[in-house]
Amino acid sequence: MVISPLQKERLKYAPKLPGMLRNGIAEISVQEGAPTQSAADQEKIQALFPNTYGKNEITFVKGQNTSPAKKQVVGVILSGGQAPGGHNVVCGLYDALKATNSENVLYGFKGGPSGLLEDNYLIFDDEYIDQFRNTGGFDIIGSGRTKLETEEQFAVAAEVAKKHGITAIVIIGGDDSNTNAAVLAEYFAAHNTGVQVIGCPKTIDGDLKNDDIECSFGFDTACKTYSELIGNIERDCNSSKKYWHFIKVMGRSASHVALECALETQPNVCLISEEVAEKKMSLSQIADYIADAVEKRAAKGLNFGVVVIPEGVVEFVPEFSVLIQEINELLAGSNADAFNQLGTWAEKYAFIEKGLTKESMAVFAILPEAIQQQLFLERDPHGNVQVSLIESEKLFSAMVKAKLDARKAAGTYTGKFSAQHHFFGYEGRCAFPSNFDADYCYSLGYNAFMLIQYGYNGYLSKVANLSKPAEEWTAGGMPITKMMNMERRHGEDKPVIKKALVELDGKPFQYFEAHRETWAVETAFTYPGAIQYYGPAEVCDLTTKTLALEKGMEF
Ligand code: FBP
Repeated sequence: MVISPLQKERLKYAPKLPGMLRNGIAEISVQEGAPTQSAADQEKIQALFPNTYGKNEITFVKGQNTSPAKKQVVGVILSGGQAPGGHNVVCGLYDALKATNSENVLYGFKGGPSGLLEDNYLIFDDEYIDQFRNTGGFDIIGSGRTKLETEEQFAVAAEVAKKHGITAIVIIGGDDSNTNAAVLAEYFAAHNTGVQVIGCPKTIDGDLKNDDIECSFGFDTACKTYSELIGNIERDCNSSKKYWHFIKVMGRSASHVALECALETQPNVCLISEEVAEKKMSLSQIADYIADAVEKRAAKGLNFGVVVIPEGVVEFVPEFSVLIQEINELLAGSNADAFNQLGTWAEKYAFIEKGLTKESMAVFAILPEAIQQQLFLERDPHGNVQVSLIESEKLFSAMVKAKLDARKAAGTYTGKFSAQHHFFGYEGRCAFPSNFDADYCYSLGYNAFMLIQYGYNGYLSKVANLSKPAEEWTAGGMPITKMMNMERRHGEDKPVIKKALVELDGKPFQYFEAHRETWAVETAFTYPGAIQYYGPAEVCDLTTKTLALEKGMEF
């Protein structure tokens, strides 16, 4: 197999562990902290997790390892979307497991949680795992989006674990996967299976974070990759001075990725979905807001700029959410067939006009025709509109153009407006992990094994103090139930880890808010360039600006 020179070098990179995990397995001791309570709804969560609720927070410290000598057979699963560093979680887990006892075994269940249910696995050895060190992607065992959530699935998982003598399962996933890890841990405890479950916080979206988890892995690398691309576009834009670039960035729901990219690159406009929802902005108001920046820059002779748009923004526009709900209802059941049989778009349009309320029809009517058609043609297997496929970068540029045309007709705007469109998502999810993600992920995996070795169940691997050099990081575990509250999901009250949206009173957003008016009008672009893996620590070991601001650091 031919591998690139960078990959060859990265295979040799030795990820940095937190200081207290550096002295070898024999010197990792555990310090129990205080018992924990769930984030909210304590009584309900306790009743649902009688065996795993309220456990102590724990921290590893330098000292004599007192964990019981027991052969460990561990299974690992990658769950959900790819995030840079996933391979290193597995490598860290494997290295700690083998360093503890060379007889220990690591199973990798293939293709996500379904690999566990289908008993589809591989057994790691040095030769196999060494090809994946410090590389991006999840191809080491693959990932999938099957949810482990029903009693039947848990029973199958218990059987598969019994068959192989598995003592613990590590689930590497986002908020949903770790919620399910907690439920599985409770099931295993309630059924006296002796199998432990440990979670690791993954997602480029950055929305699995709370008082204990400072950030999910992959966010750092993905944002740096997008920021490099946005910076490159900004420089092109500032060179040719002829385009407005509308750039959508991934992040299914929360706007952490867009916000971090804005802090990194200082574009003229960046929408933040959480603010759109808070201010109940309409599509027309958003278009006006962008058009205002275009007009102000045009007045200074600057007919170019960059607009960053978070992937999920349209779902946060109240009138648009109502429109989507109405469309889903309009095409429910046999109505979909009646609609599909209509021959022309004009006939379909008439059908839509008859089915939507006046208010939603008014919203629908202002959308560009390509977007209108997308809403009706691209449906998921349940017949629902696939909001994530809506090309919001094109939607907003078309709406801004319409606004500017109207302003031109009214004689208030005389500039030129020509748009380019981009969507950065998959470009960042499998990049070579930054040094930060390589180190963080390896530490999460290594630490996950120490939690297993000390007998913990239903814990999330926790590595903290991340804005400091790795030497000063801390490592330990937090009961997953501590992060839970009750939420309404699909018509039922469910215990879930709270998804972290951008906080409008948080420091990252406030910094952005304090600067965005200047960025809108001036050309204040910054060019972060490519992720650096070798060189001075000030360049190579940087964390995100979001984390730096949250920790009160200057940049
Ligand atoms: P996870 O939450 O599973 O980590 O995935 C996040 C994500 O990358 C989103 O940013 C994006 O909207 C989605 O996955 C895309 O999913 P898919 O890979 O199924 O297209």
